[in-house]
Amino acid sequence: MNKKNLTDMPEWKALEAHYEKVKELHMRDMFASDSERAARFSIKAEGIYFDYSKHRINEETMRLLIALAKASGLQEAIEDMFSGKKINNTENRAVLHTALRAPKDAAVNVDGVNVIPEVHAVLDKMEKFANKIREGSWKGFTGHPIKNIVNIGIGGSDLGPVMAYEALKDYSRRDLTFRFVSNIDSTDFFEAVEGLNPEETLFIVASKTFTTLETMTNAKTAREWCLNALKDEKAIAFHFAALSTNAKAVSDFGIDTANMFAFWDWVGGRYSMESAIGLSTMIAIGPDNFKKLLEGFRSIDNHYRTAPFEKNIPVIMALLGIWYADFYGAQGMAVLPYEQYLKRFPAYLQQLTMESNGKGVTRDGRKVNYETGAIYFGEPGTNGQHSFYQLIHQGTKLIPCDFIGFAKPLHAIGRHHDLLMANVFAQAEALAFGKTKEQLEAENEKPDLIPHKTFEGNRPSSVFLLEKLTPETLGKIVALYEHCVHAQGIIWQLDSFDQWGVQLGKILAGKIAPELENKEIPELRHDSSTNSLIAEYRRMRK
Ligand code: G6Q
Repeated sequence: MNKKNLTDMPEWKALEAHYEKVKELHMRDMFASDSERAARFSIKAEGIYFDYSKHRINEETMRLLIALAKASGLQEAIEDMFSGKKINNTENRAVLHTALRAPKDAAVNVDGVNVIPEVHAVLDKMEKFANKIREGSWKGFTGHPIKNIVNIGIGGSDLGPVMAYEALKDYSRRDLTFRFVSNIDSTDFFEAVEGLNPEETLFIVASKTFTTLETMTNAKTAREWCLNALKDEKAIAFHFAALSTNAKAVSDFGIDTANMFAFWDWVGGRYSMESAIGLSTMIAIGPDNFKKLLEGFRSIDNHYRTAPFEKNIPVIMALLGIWYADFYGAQGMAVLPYEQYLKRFPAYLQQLTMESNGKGVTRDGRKVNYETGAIYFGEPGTNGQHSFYQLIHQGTKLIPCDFIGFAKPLHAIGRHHDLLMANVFAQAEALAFGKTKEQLEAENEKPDLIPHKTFEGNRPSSVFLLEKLTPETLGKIVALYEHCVHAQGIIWQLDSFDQWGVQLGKILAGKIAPELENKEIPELRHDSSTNSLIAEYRRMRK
């Protein structure tokens, strides 16, 4: 592990000096002076065309960034992750989401045990279960086939399944209804079961720990909802399945462990969508499509592990993020999928990136003196263009963008797709090249409007172009970001795989809940603001 403070590394200092030389360079000039720029800064790999030429970089920038990655021990760190070393320091755990998509004949050892046979045993069990639901041979307590699948989970046990279901809806069984409950807000549960017949409904309780307050509260409510209609405890075995690492808690809850699909502590919640947590996805799209999803992940795993850094898409993504965060002081990062089915992808990515690299201390506990993970946000195109893109084009902040587009639409209707993709290319072009005062003058623009209509340009973006949204390409896109997060975490010297930041609020909510529920107002011992809020809440509730 690299113990030297990042900003003391000679490779970092070289980048600082280089930044001073290139910071004012404009993409307009860099493109004008190099007709090969697009070819120089693009990668074709695994069916992805990744164009990163519209960035504030030159060859020297990339050479220095790659030198930083190498000096940070990234190549060794990649091997450490893939080979099952316990790289999640603070929890002393291996980080092996890559084992979830490894082929049957692979071998990855954790504590001396090859985990691949277990991974495939669970996948086989999921396949049998998914097929029974899809064929209608899994019957509910009263003999009705299951028509509705409700996934109850939160965070990593929700965002991946929701995103994957929405992304792959076109591949899903349209005669089955899929709903997702995550929030402890009762409205979420209320709406998720609205109109559903309990006799035809299967709840999948997805929780790695099987202790999470939101999920357990929703699961208990689901249990009552089911029992209210079916009036028999025996019904639970027919209408509940669990996805968890905690067999004891699953059986204490009353779910038959025969209907439990296991995973392991080396699968982080936000890295779990292709583990048992993907059961709803497998039921929706079928086991064959689920296998294609895994193949997509696997192809990018191989790419990340073997491609030289100069041609390694997740490594380049990671380095560009570091270049803007740490040298240009960029705070944000927009991810803009031009594919309506990817509408939940930015939300999914927010957790993946921000829970992983939203850290302020290094793996060995030193406070960092540099910027780490960016604020990720996004919306599917073209909707974002009529909303927040204004700030990206003309605001005072530098926000690098990732545009994701596909050559073929899933629904070819009229001109829609070419118009959609014209917007991807136009946005990236406008951000990079802008519109100058001279151009506006040549168009006889009114002088007082010229400052408002000037676009400085020089705003960076990458374009990811793939053939079509499929289970396989979805797996590829997710894996690109997973590995980008890993590479950034290594260079920033973070533990990208813990999430202590979620703990404090949970503990405090646990203390406050009884203070809201008790009939007698207990003495409130919080700060004056929290005390007043609790008192006002109680007054309004009366
Ligand atoms: C993800 C986090 C977190 C987790 C949820 C749900 O990486 O660990 O988002 O997924 O808190 O946890 P359970 O699956 O244990 O209910």
